[in-house]
Amino acid sequence: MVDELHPRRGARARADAALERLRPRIRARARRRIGRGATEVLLARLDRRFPDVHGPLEQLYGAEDLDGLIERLLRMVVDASAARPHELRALDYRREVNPDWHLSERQVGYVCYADRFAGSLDKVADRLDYLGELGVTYLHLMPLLQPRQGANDGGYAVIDFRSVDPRLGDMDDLERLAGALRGRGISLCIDLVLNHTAAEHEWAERAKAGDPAYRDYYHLFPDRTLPDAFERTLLEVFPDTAPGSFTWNPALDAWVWTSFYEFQWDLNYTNPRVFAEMLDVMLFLANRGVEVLRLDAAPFLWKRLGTNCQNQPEVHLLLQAFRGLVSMAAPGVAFKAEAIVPPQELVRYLGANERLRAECDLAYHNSLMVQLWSSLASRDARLMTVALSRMTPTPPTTSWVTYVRGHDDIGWAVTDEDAGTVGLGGFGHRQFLNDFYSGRFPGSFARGARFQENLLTGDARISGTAASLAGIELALELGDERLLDAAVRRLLLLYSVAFSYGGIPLIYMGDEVALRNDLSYREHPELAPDNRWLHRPLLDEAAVERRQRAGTLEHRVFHGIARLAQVRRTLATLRAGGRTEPLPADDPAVFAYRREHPAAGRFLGLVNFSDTERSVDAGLLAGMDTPRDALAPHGRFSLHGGRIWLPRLGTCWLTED
Ligand code: OTU
Repeated sequence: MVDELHPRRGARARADAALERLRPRIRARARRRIGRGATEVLLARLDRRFPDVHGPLEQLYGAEDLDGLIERLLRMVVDASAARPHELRALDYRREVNPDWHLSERQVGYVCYADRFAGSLDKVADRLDYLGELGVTYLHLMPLLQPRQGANDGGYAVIDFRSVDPRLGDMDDLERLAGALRGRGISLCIDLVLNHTAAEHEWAERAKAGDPAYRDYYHLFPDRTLPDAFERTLLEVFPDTAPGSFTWNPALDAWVWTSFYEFQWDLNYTNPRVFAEMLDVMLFLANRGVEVLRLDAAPFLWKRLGTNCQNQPEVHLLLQAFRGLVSMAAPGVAFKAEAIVPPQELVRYLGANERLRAECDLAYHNSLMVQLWSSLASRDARLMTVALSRMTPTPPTTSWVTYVRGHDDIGWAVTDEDAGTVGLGGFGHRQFLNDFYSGRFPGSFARGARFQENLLTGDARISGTAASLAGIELALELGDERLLDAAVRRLLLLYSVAFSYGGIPLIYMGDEVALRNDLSYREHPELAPDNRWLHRPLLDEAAVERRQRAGTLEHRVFHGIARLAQVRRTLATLRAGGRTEPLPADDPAVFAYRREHPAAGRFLGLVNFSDTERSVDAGLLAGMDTPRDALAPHGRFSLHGGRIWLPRLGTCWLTED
């Protein structure tokens, strides 16, 4: 019975009752499969997590036989627990003792395609020293599960979640690599594309063969009535190359929901069997040694007529239920939300909902990335300061991943409201950024390309490597040393913020040796239509070698980034979990942000986006005891006339001595 006066208490009471019914059966199953001690541990986790699993599942699937469903899911948890290798159980214990591991100031991430970085999975292990030079503790390997043949959206169209792309290796290689990484203190993160499967996945094949159980795995429509109704409020992800969100499939004799490319079929999470299948995949990957699951396209998991079908409340319930169940069998595994959505929606993926409930541990700080590039183009940090000040604080047990570039395009998520606050028009500013980074704006230093230009709305996004967008490509073309110096400073400036804003900083492969845009994708018919390949180059061996030769571009950039990692690990104030507060600076070109840590003291970050020397009022140092610049030799920084002076495109990390 739902308690009308106290719905929450009612939910809790129902969860308690369900646990009482299910617990003895789970206990018996566990005792048959794992020892007495491990059973006790599992039961402790069950007791702790059960309400956070029962609540969401009741709201999602309450009309079904809820006890039956939960028991099926818990059996999967027990079995995964039994199959969990010894080494991973040890990891679980360490993580349970130190649940804040992902908040540490020692964390540094690296993101790459296994083949483009090293050739194959087993060869990645040969590059661990290289990663060591950068202080890497977290390695995100781009999609590596078996994709469909032909076009596959860079691996985001998976036909088998339990096997590895044969071009990269096999599951044993993945397991071995995860172990080798763990041995070096590096956590492996991989993509889990849980929103869709390839049109050739076994589930899709069975649906095409007419099996009604599998037709129910997808969103199918006999005619255009509902698709048309949905499309009235849907946003197109790839308007240029994959217009519309539904695809007619003759074998299905139906329209199938395809948010992304036509060969990526959205899964139907109103069907609890889909939830169970995906949980099983998560547990499988966890037991292979994956420590972080990047939950691709998480906002799209639930559809609702009359909305843009992103960030629906049910998406959070799904993630919370997954979170709770995976934590029972594999508490060492963290979830990272890939949700490139407005800030107020984004923090919900970290559990900041009306009711705080564990959800994802990590999420991409897209706004920070966008604002960095915006300030760099306009040489003005006011919009950045306003936009980032408005972010809702994140729960203290979670962390951002902070980044400069990734494998996707940059979408200008600048709101009209934020732009208006600093006297800009949102649309106009986004147009400016597109013009600037595609090199059309007079005087632009950037060499990027427009992605998915929508001629109807005038919207576009930007592709290009960080080095090319920051001006390195142009400076090299012109052979201009001064321009090159400025461009390198820009790249390092962006990274300095990513390394100090409070979160795991990610180095996107190639940025550390300033790789420029790669045009070779145009020769591959499958890649040619998608210019995001511009910024997914092969790691250039010659450039990697040059990092060791002083005076080269690569040496400067590589050691600049490595130094950020080195200094970062000494600064407890940079540990995530605290709050980062942007401060208004009295020079618009300067971005100032403060972090406070109850035990480690204060941190003040300053970056000067302009090409000339700038200064800010030294009042920003208020409350700081003998400040020093942690990035500068001997901690020295320029303080005179009551102002802190920053060189052109310069950075300061001021900390207390
Ligand atoms: C993700 O991106 C991946 O990062 C892309 O590389 C894939 O193409 C895509 O999913 C499909 O698997 O819209 O423009 O809020 O922004 O999921 C890229 C999340 C995307 C979306 C994100 C998506």
